Amino acid sequence: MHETVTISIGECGNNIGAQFWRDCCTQSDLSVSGHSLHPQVPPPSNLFEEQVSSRFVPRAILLDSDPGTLANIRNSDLGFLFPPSACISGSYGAGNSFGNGCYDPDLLELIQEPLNDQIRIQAEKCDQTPNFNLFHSLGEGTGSGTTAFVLMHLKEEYRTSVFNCSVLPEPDASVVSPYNCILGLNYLIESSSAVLCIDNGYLTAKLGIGEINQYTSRQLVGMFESEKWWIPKYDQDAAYYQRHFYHSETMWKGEIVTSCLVSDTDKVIQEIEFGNTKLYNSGVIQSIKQQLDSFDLMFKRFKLRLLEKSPSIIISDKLNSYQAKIRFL
Ligand SMILES: Nc1nc2c(ncn2[C@@H]2O[C@H](COP(=O)(O)OP(=O)(O)OP(=O)(O)O)[C@@H](O)[C@H]2O)c(=O)[nH]1
Ligand SMILES: [Mg+2]
Repeated sequence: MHETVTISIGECGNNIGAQFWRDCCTQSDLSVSGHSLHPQVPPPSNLFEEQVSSRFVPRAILLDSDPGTLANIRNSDLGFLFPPSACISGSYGAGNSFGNGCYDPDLLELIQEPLNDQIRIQAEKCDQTPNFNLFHSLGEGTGSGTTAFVLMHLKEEYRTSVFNCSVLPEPDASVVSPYNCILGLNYLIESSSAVLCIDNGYLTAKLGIGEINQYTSRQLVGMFESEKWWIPKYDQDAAYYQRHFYHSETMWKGEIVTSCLVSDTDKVIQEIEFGNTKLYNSGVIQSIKQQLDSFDLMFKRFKLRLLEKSPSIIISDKLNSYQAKIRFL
């Protein structure tokens, strides 16, 4: 199978990543420090790289703008699984802002070089240019902005397929989350080959955050383990037109749970099955629409206030074109 390098970004991305790698170890008969309990059956080489004496290391990079979440992972029982060089963090968070996560020069000075080096080192260990998985949320600064920064780098340097597992914000997340979410979604539309949407707004009414992470991880492990798993091939020219925004359905504690609500009238364009998990490519995911509506409202008010203060100001229509693109999903 094609090798895959997984980059977990921000607090949410790293919480999901930690659960994912824990489950991958259990599934592959590895201890949480990566030692094989049954050396005759090695773990899948698309996800793990073999090092000396039956020790396996995840093809993973852990990235955050503040050091807290990575420190928690490194101080947990998973601490030995990831080499220190694969854990990259800045010194403070992106403060709920897409702009900080994507462009803050102080943050980029700390993370850009080690991140690019790590991606290159991990890619060089693969037989062919790897695919990339990105796990992240879209409601705050790092998950939306730094993910956009990583996507731009991957697009420029590797031109390979990228899969995103993206957590959509709950309605009572921070007031600026619709901005972060809509700005982040634009980069996914431009550069990601396939996106699995996990809707916190819908799922938090049924499950606690820990359970949502277990549920999400179970689906991801099921997909990557499956012989059927593929990421749509990256095609720079077609990326904008061939959008794959999936929602999923799986058995969880005896009930079928879906990762997102979709509109009743929506048509399923594509359906893929992996064991207990089904992925649907179906377009109108309700919480994306809600985020867009909140974004519209905030943006309209912002424009009015700005024009009141400075009537001669010219507002770029770039954001309007962003809205139009997402409406088209
Ligand atoms: N499903 C799930 N959602 C989470 C988790 N942790 C945070 N979130 C959600 O993610 C959003 C907040 O994003 P975070 O990942 O905490 O923020 P960040 O990307 O680190 O960005 P900054 O803190 O601004 O640097 C909110 O919608 C939270 O509910 C988690 O472990 N699982
Ligand atoms: Mg954070």
